[in-house]
Amino acid sequence: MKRLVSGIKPTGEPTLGNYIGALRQFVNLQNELPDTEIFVFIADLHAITTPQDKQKLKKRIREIAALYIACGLDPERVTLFIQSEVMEHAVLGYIMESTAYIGEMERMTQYKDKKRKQTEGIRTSLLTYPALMAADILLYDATVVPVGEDQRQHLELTRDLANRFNNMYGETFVVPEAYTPKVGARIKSLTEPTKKMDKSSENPKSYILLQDDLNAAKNKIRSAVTDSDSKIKFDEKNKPGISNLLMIYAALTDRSIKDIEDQYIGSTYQAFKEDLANIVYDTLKPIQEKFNEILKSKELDEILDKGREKASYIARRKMSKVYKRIGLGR
Ligand code: ATP
Ligand code: LTN
Repeated sequence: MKRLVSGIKPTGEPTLGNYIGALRQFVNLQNELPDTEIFVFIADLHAITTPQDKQKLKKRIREIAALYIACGLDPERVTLFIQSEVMEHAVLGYIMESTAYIGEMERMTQYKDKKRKQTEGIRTSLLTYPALMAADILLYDATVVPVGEDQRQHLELTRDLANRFNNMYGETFVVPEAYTPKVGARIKSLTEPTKKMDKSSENPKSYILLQDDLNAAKNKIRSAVTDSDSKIKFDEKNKPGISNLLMIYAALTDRSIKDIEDQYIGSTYQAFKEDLANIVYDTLKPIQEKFNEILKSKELDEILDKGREKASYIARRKMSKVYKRIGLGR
């Protein structure tokens, strides 16, 4: 049985980057891979690698759950659960820490970036985080893991850990493949298009939140930074701004960049941006409507309860195999 596993952290409000790099992929793959079982979770244990406000964290966990469904995941088809409600994640996370080397953890780009931004109180789990991420994936024998470009390195480490464990203790884990979208694996900031679009940026004009007011979202596209030349041409090195917008356009319409370039030959940035603003509007509107509906419904708790039961069952069986392999317990 093939399995897809992925998660999103309930830190900050999800952006259009999260949608294109991750959420939209989950939905596309759900439809394209009918024989693959799908497990998606809210990575709340990962959220506490940096300080979180208790009330906000609680609220965001529910919101991410609602958002998964609002974006089109079918609760009948998908096992949707909260990471911390399945204890085995933390236990296998520890075992992965006991499989990984400190040097491997210290080499992770995300760790180095986040450490740089924080001056004091850097938590140990910020360093060991990729071991927990490996556990999230290996616990379910995932074959495919859809993620944005920034997570590829963690996926490589997960593969190394799976192989190392298998070599040490005998075949136990499936070695997963990362899946990054062809277009949109790294959506850039609208104001500084060489940097990643990031919800933790200080400038709200740099990102579009899935929950943004729809007209504000349109204005952010209209005011996105572009170069002074006026050709609508994909060239990430010399024209990062327009290239980023082309990428967003292509990802949201499932069209090729070439096809879009051809459509806008001889057109202006202004006309192109106006069309893209409308595409963003049309993408966000139904998501926001469905999100508000689901968040209020009782259905959400039922889905999360069912998800926890199914995930726990698989996770428990896997852990008993892992214990046996290592020689833990009686
Ligand atoms: P943080 O800034 O708190 O680390 P994050 O957005 O990187 O947050 P998640 O919310 O867990 O972390 O990300 C969920 C998914 O969205 C991941 O697969 C990640 O690779 C993807 N993603 C995040 N930002 C972008 C982006 N700008 N473009 C494409 N994909 C992205
Ligand atoms: N590390 C990811 C979130 C994440 C994840 C996972 C993604 C945690 N566990 C397992 C895929 C599979 C991030 O920071 N975006």
